[in-house]
Amino acid sequence: MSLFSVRMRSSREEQGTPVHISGAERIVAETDLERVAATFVQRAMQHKNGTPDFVNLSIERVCPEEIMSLEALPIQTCDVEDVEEGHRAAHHLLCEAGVSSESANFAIALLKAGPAPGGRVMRGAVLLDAEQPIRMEPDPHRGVRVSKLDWEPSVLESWCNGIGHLGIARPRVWEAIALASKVTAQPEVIAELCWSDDQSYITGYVASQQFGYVRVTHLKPLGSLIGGRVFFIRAGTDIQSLISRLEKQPALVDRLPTRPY
Ligand code: WAQ
Ligand code: MG
Ligand code: MG
Ligand code: MG
Repeated sequence: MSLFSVRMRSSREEQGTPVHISGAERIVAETDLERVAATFVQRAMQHKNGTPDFVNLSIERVCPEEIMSLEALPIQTCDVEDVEEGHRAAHHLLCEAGVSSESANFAIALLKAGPAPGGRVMRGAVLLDAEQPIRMEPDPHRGVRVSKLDWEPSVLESWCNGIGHLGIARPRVWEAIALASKVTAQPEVIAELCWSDDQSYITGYVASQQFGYVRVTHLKPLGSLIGGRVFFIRAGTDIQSLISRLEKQPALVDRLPTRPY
């Protein structure tokens, strides 16, 4: 059976600059291509943050021998009352995972203000040195977009059945878990911080191999169009090699967490 990577990104031009609206990535069987491509076009055109004037859809064959096998990170939820408490919780989790207090604070302030120049959102993630708050991604307008990732369908089904009672078996959550599982599986990445740029979604997360995927229920105010991702990397990392794996190496979540949720 042939597998294909399907990617979508959409943007809108604002004052001469294309501003990212949404993106999505999957790995699917050839027989599912048309259906998934249609859902991606729909996702791009019906996004709550606005109607795009540019949509890029790409389809690329994936070589099965190159697929990296991933274990899904286990989930926990950290319930907080408000954004300030959420930021304190995220800071604490990041520091426990091995990120310096300075880098953790820098990342939180960056996602609050909008990580791209001019306080805009990025299509991809910021790469931040985990010791000193220095950005390492080559293009701070674009960031690094993790691509070629998905769940193995039967494993996703078991995962959904297993966590169904928590009410979070939804695409937004499982897509974020696949991404965080791929990102934190890289030996150079210590942790990830994320919150959505979707105005109606305020739950974000801190992910690490050590603590798994920890959802933090308030990381931004409702109505804000600003969000993003920061990957905290070890000092001395070969940036190009890391980026090439994040962008190009196909990866499938094909195992449930061995630790409890
Ligand atoms: N690679 C790198 N960065 C990405 C990617 C990717 N594939 N996809 C999104 N981003 C960055 C980009 O800067 C977006 O602006 C930002 O992340 C947010 O993306 O309840 O919905 O898709 O457990 O809006 C997490 C919590 C939800 C889910 C995250 O992010 C839960 C979310 P969004
Ligand atoms: Mg997304
Ligand atoms: Mg790692
Ligand atoms: Mg979004």
